Amino acid sequence: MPIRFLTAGESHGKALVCLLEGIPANLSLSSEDVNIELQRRQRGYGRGGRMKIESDRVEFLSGVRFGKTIGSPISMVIWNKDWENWQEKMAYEGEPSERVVPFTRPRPGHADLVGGIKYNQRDLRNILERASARETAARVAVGAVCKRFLREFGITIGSYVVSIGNLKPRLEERNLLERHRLAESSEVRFPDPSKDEEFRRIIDEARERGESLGGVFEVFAVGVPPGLGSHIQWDKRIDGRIAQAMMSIQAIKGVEIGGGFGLAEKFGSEVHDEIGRSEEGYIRYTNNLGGTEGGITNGMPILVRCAMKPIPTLTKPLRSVDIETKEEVKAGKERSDIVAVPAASVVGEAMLAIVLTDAFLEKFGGDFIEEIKERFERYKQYVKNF
Ligand code: EPS
Repeated sequence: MPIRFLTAGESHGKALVCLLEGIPANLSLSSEDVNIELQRRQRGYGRGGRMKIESDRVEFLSGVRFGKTIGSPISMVIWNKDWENWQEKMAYEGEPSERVVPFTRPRPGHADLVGGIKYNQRDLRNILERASARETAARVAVGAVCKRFLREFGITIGSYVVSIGNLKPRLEERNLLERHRLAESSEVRFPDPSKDEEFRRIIDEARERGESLGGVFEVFAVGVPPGLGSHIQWDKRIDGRIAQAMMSIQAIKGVEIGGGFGLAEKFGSEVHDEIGRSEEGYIRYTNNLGGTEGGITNGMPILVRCAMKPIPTLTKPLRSVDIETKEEVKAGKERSDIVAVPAASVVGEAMLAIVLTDAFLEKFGGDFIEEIKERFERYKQYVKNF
């Protein structure tokens, strides 16, 4: 695994930090490359009050000098503006004052109760702070660096939302990059901004009813060469690695690659992507398998679909039990989003970028960009003539 990364930070702590190791030297990288992605993650109709407080920006602490990577671990920090309002409740030292009220009414669907049991925490804030999807800002920072790396090799990653709640407008026949481009100007990242009003309506209705919503999004990568990942061992298979990465995003409950579950009800002749040849080498006439065969990329776009469950914090809460009194109560409320599917699609892009960067470096190796480019060009010729 050439790429290793860790994130740290509580939602209302001082900051989110991340440490990324394995990015080769001499990659041009600016804080703007990362900030653009952080801002994309903050958008989306239906986000809560927190996104009005934060304007996420990255600060490099290591690994970059004069706008280029130097091969050493890249560490990045994203300061939480909201920390100012939480210093007393989230103090790093001392004893809690009487104003610090423990969170004891776990929300069904959040990590509150199971995390409390697992770590023996009676103030469930000690769990929910880290379980919060705020952590995904750090992943997006890591993903932004990986996207920057992949761009050097002509690989582009994008995403768009397919549905929110039960609203699933028809997707126009468009190529993936075009869908992504249109999604960028939609308030919910649906690849047709003329549908925004319908989406706003169901989100507003959910808000009025004290509800939350989930949805489905698709993430893709185009320009991926054949040969990333491997059929030889379970943990080298690229589709398995992508599924794990996507499933690790907070609230994701389903992942499909290519036609996914839909393929199960078809005949083999309807599913498998027939092979042809062009001047550039082998081609496929269709992409039902979402760009992977036998756990290896096949040169077609990688296409991943993820299902996100509704956010567990409800203003009209569900039944729960207070862990101190053991009595039936309504679950605790926290400020939250009504829907975060558009943001999750940007997080999905980051996770796909991380997995592909890892698999790319595994295949081409190298400690600096120039040598990797040389190997990559040679490989492209080899594939063309195969
Ligand atoms: C999030 C910030 C959080 C939540 C959300 C994600 O802000 P706060 O808790 O201060 O309102 O809005 O967290 C969750 C969805 C969750 O499950 O906890 C962010 O920056 O994305």
